[in-house]
Amino acid sequence: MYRAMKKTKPKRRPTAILFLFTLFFVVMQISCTQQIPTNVQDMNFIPQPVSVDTTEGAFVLGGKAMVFVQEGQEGLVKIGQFLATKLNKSTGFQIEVKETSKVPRKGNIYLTLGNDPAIVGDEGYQIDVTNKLLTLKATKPEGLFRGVQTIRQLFPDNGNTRQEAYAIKAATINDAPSYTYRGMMLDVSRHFFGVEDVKKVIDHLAYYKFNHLHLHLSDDQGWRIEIKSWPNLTAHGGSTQVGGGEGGYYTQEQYKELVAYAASRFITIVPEIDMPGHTNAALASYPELNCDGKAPELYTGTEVGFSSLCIDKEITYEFVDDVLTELVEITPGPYIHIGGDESHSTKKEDFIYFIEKVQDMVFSKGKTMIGWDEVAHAELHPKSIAQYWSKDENAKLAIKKGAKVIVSPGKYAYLDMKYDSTTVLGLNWAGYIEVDHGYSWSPDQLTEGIAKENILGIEAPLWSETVTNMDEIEYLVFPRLLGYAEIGWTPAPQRNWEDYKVRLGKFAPQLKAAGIDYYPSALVPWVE
Ligand code: IFG
Repeated sequence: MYRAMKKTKPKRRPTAILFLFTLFFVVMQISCTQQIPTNVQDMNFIPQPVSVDTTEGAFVLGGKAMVFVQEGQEGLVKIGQFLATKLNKSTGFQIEVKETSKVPRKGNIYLTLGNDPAIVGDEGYQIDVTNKLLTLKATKPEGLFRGVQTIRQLFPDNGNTRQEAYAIKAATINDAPSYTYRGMMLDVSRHFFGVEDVKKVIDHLAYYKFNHLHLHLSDDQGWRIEIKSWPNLTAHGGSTQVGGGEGGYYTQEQYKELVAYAASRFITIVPEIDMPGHTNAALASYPELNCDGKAPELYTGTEVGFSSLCIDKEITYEFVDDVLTELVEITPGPYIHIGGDESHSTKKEDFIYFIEKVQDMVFSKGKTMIGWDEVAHAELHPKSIAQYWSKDENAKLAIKKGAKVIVSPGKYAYLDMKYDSTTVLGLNWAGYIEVDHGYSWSPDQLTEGIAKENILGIEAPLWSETVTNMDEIEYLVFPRLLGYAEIGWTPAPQRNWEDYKVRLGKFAPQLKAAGIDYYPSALVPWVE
């Protein structure tokens, strides 16, 4: 029977609703899956973390991502902002930072503190990468900051074309350093480098998880730190450098600016006043510091071992005490480095007397003394630290006296050593240091008698007799610095040159994008 057609609302049939829902679901799925680009990029780290376990899935960093930090925690917003700034440079996004009291929603980065037993020490951290979130967890802000460098290496600034989104494999990364002291030394005396150059060095160190920068502030050729009670040290002693250029120095305000800049990257400045040798700049500035009362000329050559403070004069110790008092005042870090190397013009018994007096001054001012390994010939305070650079018997003597050592063996870790006989910059008294040679050693395998428990850490010194600007610094420092970063951070059993050189080669795009004029060693498979 034909039913009169009447104007009635058509009944929505269940199948239609089901169809619409299914269609919506499928569209959603496609759009979500489309969001994950096929190019899930590989992970490539230096220093290599202790453990990286990848799992199914991928985290996608899109343009709307944010960095959320656990609320109410001192310093976390700054760390989050540091990360966001670096990621924005890598990706072209405008990632912002926000405090949160709860776990953020999908697609964001989350920094949080927590007492997770799996996280080892103040610098340890854990990164969990899932389809939903990239979570960085640490016990201390310093650990978060080290983990931030790992996140930066997940999204490196290769200078490549920007992507809609960046996908990385889901993974759990658990990490902590092998050595507590991981440093570089910059000699700002032979040639002076201004505040901006030093900040650039600090930025490089931060990316590779270093935590100390040792500034060699005085030597024969230049006194580089303002001492208000002895103004001629910089006025005269800071007025030149190797080769006769105009030299320079840091005012105490500039030094404090460097200390603060380093601290914001969880890097401690270690100031060195080298004595009793390597003191021509001071002796040239004050005749009364010389045994014969005569001030020598300023020195612009590169010889060593010809100068000495006058051990017998009382004014020498007034001078040293005044210098240390002012330096301690502007140095929040625990260490004062008093040098002690190559005092060839100081009688041995005078040298020992001097070092023991200055050591007492340093500790009486609440700081810990570091000295080059020659200081081992003096009686050492149990907390003193010897920096092993040339004679392992000195390092062993220091250990026997209860001191710890920082290892900086010239033949492996001196950044001013030439790469090979064709290298124009640098010296070669400790031999050539090609990239593989600079990587293939371990601080606790150098010699019998220097074991891991005796070692505070590693430091790579860059002496600047032949280095005059940032380009030249970077040519000698890169790529060897990355190897020292890994030696200081990654457990030795996990390190080998064959694996490392491949990871190093993959850093070429970001080194180039950063404008770093690195030495393109033929031993490394550099990625174009
Ligand atoms: N040894 C001197 C430095 C510098 C260096 C150059 C130390 C501790 C050679 N002392 O290394 O002043 O001249 O490679």
